Amino acid sequence: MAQNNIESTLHENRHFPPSESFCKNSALNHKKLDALYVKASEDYEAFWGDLAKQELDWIKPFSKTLDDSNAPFYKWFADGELNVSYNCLDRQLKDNANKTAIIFEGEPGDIQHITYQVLYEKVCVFANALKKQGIKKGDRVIIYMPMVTEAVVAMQACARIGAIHSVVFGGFSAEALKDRVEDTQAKLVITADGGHRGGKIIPLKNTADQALSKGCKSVETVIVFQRCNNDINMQDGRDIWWHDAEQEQSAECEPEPMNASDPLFLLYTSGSTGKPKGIQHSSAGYLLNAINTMRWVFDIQEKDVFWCTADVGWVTGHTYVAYGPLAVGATMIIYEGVPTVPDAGRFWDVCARHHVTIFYTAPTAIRALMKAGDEIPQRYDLSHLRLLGTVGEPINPEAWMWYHRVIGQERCPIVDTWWQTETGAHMIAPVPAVTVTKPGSCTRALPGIDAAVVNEQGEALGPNQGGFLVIRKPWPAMIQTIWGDDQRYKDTYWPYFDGKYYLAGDSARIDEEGYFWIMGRIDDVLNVSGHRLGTMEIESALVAHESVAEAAVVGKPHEVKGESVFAYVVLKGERPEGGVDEDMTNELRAWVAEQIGPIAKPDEIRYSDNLPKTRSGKIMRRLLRAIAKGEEITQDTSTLENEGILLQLQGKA
Ligand code: 6R9
Repeated sequence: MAQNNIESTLHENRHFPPSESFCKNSALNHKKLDALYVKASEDYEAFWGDLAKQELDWIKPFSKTLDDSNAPFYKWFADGELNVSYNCLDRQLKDNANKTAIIFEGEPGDIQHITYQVLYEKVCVFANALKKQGIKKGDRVIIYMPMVTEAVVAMQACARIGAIHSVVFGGFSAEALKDRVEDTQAKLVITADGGHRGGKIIPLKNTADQALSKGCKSVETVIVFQRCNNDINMQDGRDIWWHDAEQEQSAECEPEPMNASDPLFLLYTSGSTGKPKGIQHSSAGYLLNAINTMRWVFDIQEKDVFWCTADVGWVTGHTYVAYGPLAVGATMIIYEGVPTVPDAGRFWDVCARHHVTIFYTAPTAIRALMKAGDEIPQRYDLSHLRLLGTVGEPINPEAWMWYHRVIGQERCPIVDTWWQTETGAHMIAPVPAVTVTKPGSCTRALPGIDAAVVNEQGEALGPNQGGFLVIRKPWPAMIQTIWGDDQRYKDTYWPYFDGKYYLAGDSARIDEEGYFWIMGRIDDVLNVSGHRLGTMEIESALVAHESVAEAAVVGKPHEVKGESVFAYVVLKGERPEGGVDEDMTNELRAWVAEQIGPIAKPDEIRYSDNLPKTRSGKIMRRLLRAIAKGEEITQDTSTLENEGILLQLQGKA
């Protein structure tokens, strides 16, 4: 992926200034943006401190903006107190109680409009229900839900009472769910009987039962939301229906005063080694950057209908579904299902019917919908759209141009937003009324974000030199630590440059106009359909199968998914003839889906007698990547124990 992108983006020279129609109504302009940059560079702390006073409602004001006495464990607004749910809901009631907060559309077509008043009441009732089940400030709660309003209600209810939520994507397997329950030591799991996805019912409760049967001793209660009416088991003394848990609960629940740096949530993401890491986010700093990026990057305004298509199981669904839009009092869409049910027009149909003005999705979805042809979007009235966004992976210029031309009708700016689970909110992204965009570039760092591309010594590199993408100053929504593993936090994100720069794990270059171009990951992390997967994670899953002796996983460029999963496997028994064995491949694919989730299934598996290793025993991944792509092998392979294995790896023997 990275390689492909570098090639296509190196020659990308088109410039797209924002359209006049957009600029006329935008809240930010050149002058205001310049003033933000100037202030951020003149007095960094005052810049963030003033924003935090302006944008957040505090129970107790903070006296110090940034505490860096224990770097890299930075503390923002440290002695301040607030409640995130109050900032998302209560404060909207004064002027916006009857404004629609959420327009929900289920995959089968059921629609609900939920006002701020009603959402507030739902959150309060459910927060009281959680308390009744014994959940207190600091307790961990796992949320394993379909993409329905109640997923957001559950998150907000946790925030309201100070419980730390950890949402697990509904596509993850029992095994993955179990790992997260155990790592968080959660007391309570919130799930649903099922969710509608791709015309099927995803049996979430059954999967949760499987996960809990494997251990998970910490879990005392499971709350089950009824969505699909599919058959499930309810375990006496442990499981309770959502609607029963809510019985007799009041629609008022005093928000718990939280310290600015009390954790709001944990979200697990793949790293290059070991198990997924529980990324820990703060309350105040996280919410501040969610809010200011809603304004700067999405230009959010009173009348907008905002739609971020991400599932709440990913960080994008946290910041730009569960928190950001509510904290600025916006109206947003929540859509339950996939973009292709009943056909590839579903997204555009939703945009047209609900008058969506701001639409935010992933390049992989754009590429998939682009393949369905221009006629499909052309059937729908997309004239309400005024701004488009992308996130999750580099967007190839062809997909960018299609998005611009067919969906945005050359009127809507595109904001290509670079950020990560760890950064909490947008870091490098256009400000749509100001930035001249270039297809494939996420453009410039936002005010207050000190992004740079550096070499191993931490020196900033010249134009177009590829290097490490780093952030040289702390920012409010930054990761606080890895849950339960401070050392791993330090080792992963602050390993070089005297621990002073945050290492993003991406490589990038900055062009002569100061624009950032993301080139790919520097570690063994794959980006499949905008989702991060560790090669190690998939390899461990493979070798856990009784027939597998060894496995190596690499990414292979893929037209729609960005990268696909390519696995080399050494079996314990004989190598199958010609290196292919469809039955074994199907079995291993199903096995990986069970261990991690369907997104991690290898697209291709090739069997060999051995894996290519260096003298020190390291798998030569670069070689395996080249072979997966079908490239000529230019590397020195003389250290291979058995050169014959090259032919096997290439599928030629
Ligand atoms: C928000 C999110 C983070 C990784 C990141 C990078 C890639 C995200 C991107 C992008 C190029 C963009 N990435 N946005 N690459 N252009 N606009 O996706 O978080 O799941 O943690 O992934 O995704 O490689 O390091 P997360």
